[in-house]
Amino acid sequence: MRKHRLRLVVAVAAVLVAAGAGTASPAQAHDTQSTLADLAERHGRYFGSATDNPELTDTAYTAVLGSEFDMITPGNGMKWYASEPEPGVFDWSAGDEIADLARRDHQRLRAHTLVWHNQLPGWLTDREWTADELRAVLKRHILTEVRHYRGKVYSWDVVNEAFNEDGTYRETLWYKTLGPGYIADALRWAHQADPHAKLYLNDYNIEAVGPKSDAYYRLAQDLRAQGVPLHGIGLQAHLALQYGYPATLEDNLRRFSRLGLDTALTEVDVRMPLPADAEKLAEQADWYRDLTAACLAVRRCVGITVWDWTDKYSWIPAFFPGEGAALPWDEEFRPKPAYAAIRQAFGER
Ligand code: 9MR
Repeated sequence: MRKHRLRLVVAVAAVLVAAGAGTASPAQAHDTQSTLADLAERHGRYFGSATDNPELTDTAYTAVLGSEFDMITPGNGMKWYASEPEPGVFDWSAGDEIADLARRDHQRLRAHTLVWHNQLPGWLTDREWTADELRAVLKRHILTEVRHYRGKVYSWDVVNEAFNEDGTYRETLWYKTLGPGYIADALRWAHQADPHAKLYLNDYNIEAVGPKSDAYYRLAQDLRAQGVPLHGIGLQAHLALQYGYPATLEDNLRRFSRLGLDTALTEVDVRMPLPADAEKLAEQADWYRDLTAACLAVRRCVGITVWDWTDKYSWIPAFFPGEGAALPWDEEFRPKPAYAAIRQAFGER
């Protein structure tokens, strides 16, 4: 679309200026091309990126973020520790900054996340709760946060990472205190607060068919049968070359579609043992091509989000020492083979 192309030209110019480049740079190769968002749109999909508040002062970064993608996700800004740091005291500053950016750049917002076991404020984790107390706390949190962003959000990751690898429920504060019913409750409260937002369950290691994705499949079936407002399953897709490609991804997406649910690849990255080399980057490119093609092959796979777009701001090196290079652009914002491979999957030569 013209809108995206224009913004990309601006973005490329900004990258060049920031890099102090007077001559050709790898980013320049794309100034006449359509963006990933344009290409995805042609297939009725979106192409998104996560972003995080500290990076937003980097103008060369925000230029690409604002042009190449039509969906953004706050990597941290809407999590509980940020949005309700004290009981009943809400702080929207981080989340609003990203919602405002999305509006400025004509992007939609995948909001993330309401109920998780990580990044909870101390006041929630440092004491015991009765079921009644915790239920009230959870309800207030969901109603207040979802109402605050009502009308600005395409989808919410309502519950994040609820299952263990073997398909049993993860023993979180929520599960231990409230039992498995907390998931249906959370979905109902979120729906009450914003009836237009698509409501997702989201997890990692559920790309392939297996015990963990089976657990989601059964839960989704149950929730749909009970009329609980669940609209989609988010497959995070934090992949790693050393663990192999999830070959049943497409079949897995398709079985959720058949339940009447949307699916999305919500946090894609493909990490590798460092240092990166041409061979690993080529394999990574194949994986990005294949996962994009898998989403395009399944009608209700609505889009793909990378967990930030440049290796400069990837979460991987801090969490997996010795691994990295997981995203389609390198630390200097140069597109990697993965970037071309995604374009190819969308049908660009
Ligand atoms: O990208 C997030 C990173 O900045 C945080 O430090 C980390 C804390 O756990 O969470 C990261 O995002 C996670 C996401 O919210 C849920 N799926 C896994 C992501 C990577 O850890």
